[in-house]
Order: sequence, then structure tokens, then C-alpha cells
Amino acid sequence: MIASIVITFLCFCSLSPTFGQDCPSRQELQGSLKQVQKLLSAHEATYMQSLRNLKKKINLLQSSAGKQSTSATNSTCPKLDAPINGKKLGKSHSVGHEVHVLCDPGYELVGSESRVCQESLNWSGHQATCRDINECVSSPCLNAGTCVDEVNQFSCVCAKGWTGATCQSPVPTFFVTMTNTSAATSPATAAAVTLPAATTGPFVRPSRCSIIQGTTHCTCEAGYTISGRDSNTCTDIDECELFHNGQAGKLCLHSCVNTAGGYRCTCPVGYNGTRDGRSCKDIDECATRQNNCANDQMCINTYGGFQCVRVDCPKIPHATYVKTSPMRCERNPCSVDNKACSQTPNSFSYHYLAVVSNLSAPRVMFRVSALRPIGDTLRFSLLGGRQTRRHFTVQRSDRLTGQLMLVSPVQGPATLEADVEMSELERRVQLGKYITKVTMFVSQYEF
Ligand SMILES: *[C@@H]1O[C@H](CO)[C@@H](O)[C@H](O)[C@H]1NC(C)=O
Ligand SMILES: *[C@@H]1O[C@H](CO)[C@@H](O)[C@H](O)[C@H]1NC(C)=O
Ligand SMILES: *[C@@H]1O[C@H](CO)[C@@H](O)[C@H](O)[C@H]1NC(C)=O
Ligand SMILES: *[C@@H]1O[C@H](CO)[C@@H](O)[C@H](O)[C@H]1NC(C)=O
Ligand SMILES: CC(=O)N[C@H]1CO[C@H](CO)[C@@H](O)[C@@H]1O
Repeated sequence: MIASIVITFLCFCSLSPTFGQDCPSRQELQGSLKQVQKLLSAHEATYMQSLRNLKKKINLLQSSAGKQSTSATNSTCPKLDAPINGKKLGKSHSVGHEVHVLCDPGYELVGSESRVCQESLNWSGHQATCRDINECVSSPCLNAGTCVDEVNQFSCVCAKGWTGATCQSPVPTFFVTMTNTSAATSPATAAAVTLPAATTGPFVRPSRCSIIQGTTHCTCEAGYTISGRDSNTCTDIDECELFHNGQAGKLCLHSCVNTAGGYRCTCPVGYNGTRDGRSCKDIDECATRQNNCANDQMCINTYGGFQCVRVDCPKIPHATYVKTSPMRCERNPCSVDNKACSQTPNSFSYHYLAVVSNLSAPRVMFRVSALRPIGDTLRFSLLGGRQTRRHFTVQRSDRLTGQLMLVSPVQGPATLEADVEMSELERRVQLGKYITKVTMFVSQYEF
């Protein structure tokens, strides 16, 4: 503004040189010009200052805009795939969440079993892979047998004359050269001779011998092996003893009974043998009415047995509960001014799990999910004492779901309980909480 007035004034004077008297003298003009110059440099300084300020502001804006765009994308770690021949537990890839990797039977884990999504948006630990366990490393095949590695097991190709899962027993065929045999017999013909049995009984049998070209070949029935001074008897092979805890695995899952010429696997009470005879399967007493649960009880089939349970709604101060389904109790409405009542759980749900002893961990046992949440936040937590925390933990698997994880194997028989609490909040104010009571029946055996 001031600058434009000064300029107008100067122009007017230079354009009208004829108005000598009215115009200022040369000195006066120089004085004015100096003042104008001063004014201009003062203006320049303020102008530069405001430019600098503006620049600073733009820089600040720019950097905060940059930060915003990274924080919008940095809440999750890169996707982690389950390893080949294994599986991944835990779906959330958000900061602070954990995933676990389990390898299929027969594979061993290389890398980190648990990985946490860190603040840096990198996973902790190292990438996990599942490597086929080479069961042949320990040279399990005896007597020059050749080991063949397979997933979760191995097999032996035995050298001639040896048999058994690890080539540990001689083939129950014995070749013996007897003196003065019927050498007169024509070389082309063979005669079957049954030598007299030294002893008798189901576990001892006579051998069957044939004479070929002056050499007597004696063999036994399957399940028997040559014995006796003259190889003339066969005795029963005790398969239970022979294959007891062999490297190829147990002959029987539970227990083995040797029989004449064979063996039989037996199962504990509550189990029936499987078709292959080796293993045992649980009998479902609840389905087959082999249980004595009362009318107001529920039958829960467990491995090797059953449990009769009755759901009774909890009795807690300030609230009353009513059974809305066989496995669920809901709180009766609270009166408006009864704050203590509204703090109590809205519902209790009951769940029963049957598992085998020594179940590998970590493992997801149970999931709790909110169906129609109305708040802005769900929280999941584990209630219970040390015993519960020794075996379980609760973690979130997605926005609406929490999961109860078994973190250490449990030796049965045992009954464990874990209560999972889900609270629903709106702006940090609790809208309601829901308790899920999980009871786990652990069997005595690992099958
Ligand atoms: C993104 O990362 C920055 C710095 O690493 C951190 O301050 C910010 O909290 C993160 N944002 C989210 C949503 O995790
Ligand atoms: C994340 O991991 C990558 C690859 O290992 C590495 O280059 C990067 O520096 C890591 N970032 C942080 C913040 O640790
Ligand atoms: C179990 O085995 C017994 C004897 O073989 C048989 O009678 C019974 O029906 C079986 N039970 C089941 C549930 O398979
Ligand atoms: C439990 O299982 C592990 C691995 O399968 C095994 O090494 C261990 O001997 C088992 N423990 C018992 C008591 O059976
Ligand atoms: C001791 C014995 O049994 N000797 C016999 C060997 O074989 C010849 C011919 O077959 C018999 O004559 C012997 O008695």
C-alpha cells in the first residue's frame, strides 16, 4: 500500500517537470527516496520472515501427512503362511498378536515355534518350516537290512534270512545238512518227512522237513521258529516280547497277549479293538445307552468312559439366573437402579470337552465369538487360578473371537476347568459380560 503511494507520487513529479516550484528540490527528493528504500527493505524483511514461516508450516504438514499414511498401513505384520506339512495357529497379524506353528506328525519344526508381530511390523523369530524327520538316521534296521524313510515312519528291507519290522528275527525257516540222509533218493525227487516231535503242546509243534538232494530243509508254520537240538521242533514266537516297543512302534497300542502261533491285542475297559486289531477305539457309552445318567443329567462321552453332568445356574448375590437352554443360564432383568446387578455376568454357558491324555500343545481348544456385538470393543480374558493358567491361555483370534489355547500337555486322568470371560464395552464403559465355562475331561491313555 505504502509502496504504491510512493510510486504514484514519483511518477507524477517526473511527468510534470514544468511545475518547478510545486515539485520538491533534488535534495528533498533524494531524502524521500532514501526513506522509501528503508521502507522497502523493512518490508522485504517481514515478507521473507512470513515466507519462512509458511515454508516451515508446509514442511510440518508434509511430515505429519507422511506419518499418517504409514500408521494407517503399519498396524499389521506381513501375511504369514502356514508351512508345508504343518499348520499355523492364530489368525491375527496385528501388532502384539502371536502365531504358533505346528508340524504334522513325522515332521520336525525348524525355526521359531511362536512368532509375535512386533511394533516394527516384523515377526519375531525365524521363519518356521516343517522338515521330514529322517527316521533312518538311527540305523534302525538290523542284520544288514536297508532302511527306507517314509513320512512319520520307516521300513526295513531285510537281508536274506531275516525278518521282522527291524529285521531282528531270523526267518523261521532253517536249513540243516543231516548226516546220512537218504542219499540214495533220486536227485530229482524230494520226499517229505515229518520228524517225531520231541515235545508237544500248543506252543511247540513238529517241524516239517523235506529232503532235497541230500539236504533236509525244515520249516515251521507261521508264528513258530525252529528249535530243538535236531531242528526237529518248532516253538511259538512270542511276538509281544519280540516287537515290544520296537523302533517301528508298538505291536499293540495298549497291551499284547501272546497266543500259540500268534498274538492278540487287548484294550482297556471302555475301549473296543479296531478292525486291524492293533489299536483301540473309544466306546460311546452315551450313544449306546451303556450309561447310568439320571434324567436331569446329560451324558458326556469321554475317552474310555463317560460323565454325567447337570447344569445348575449359578447363585450369586444381586442377580438371579434362569436356564434358557440345557447348557446356558441367563440373568433375569435387573431393576433400573440396581447397579450391582448390572455388573454381574449376563450369561453363563457350559461346555464339556473330552480329550486324550498328553495332548500336544499349543493347541486351540475352544473359541468364543460374539454374535451381534453392540459396543465398540470386545475383551477376552481367562478367569481362574494358577492351575488353570498353567495349562491355558486366552487370546484373540479375530475382532469378534477369542480362543482358549492349551499351552502345556495334561497327563490324565484329570478334569480341568477354564472360564473365559468376554466383555463388551462402548467407550470404555462395560455393556455386559458373558462367561463360558469349559470343562475338559482328560483320559488316562493317549488314545
Ligand atoms: C505405526 O508405527 C509408528 C512408528 O513405528 C507407531 O508410532 C505407530 O503407533 C504405529 N501405528 C499403529 C497403528 O500401529
Ligand atoms: C524388517 O525385516 C526386514 C527383512 O528382514 C529388514 O530389512 C527390516 O530392516 C526390518 N525392519 C525393522 C523395522 O526391523
Ligand atoms: C465292542 O466289542 C464287543 C465285543 O467284540 C461287541 O460286543 C460290542 O458291540 C462292541 N461295542 C462297540 C460299541 O462297538
Ligand atoms: C507325552 O508325549 C510326548 C510327545 O509325544 C512324549 O515324548 C512323552 O513321553 C509323553 N508323555 C507321557 C507321560 O506319555
Ligand atoms: C547209521 C546209519 O543210519 N547208517 C545208514 C546210512 O545210509 C545207508 C544207506 O542208505 C544205510 O544202509 C545205513 O544204515
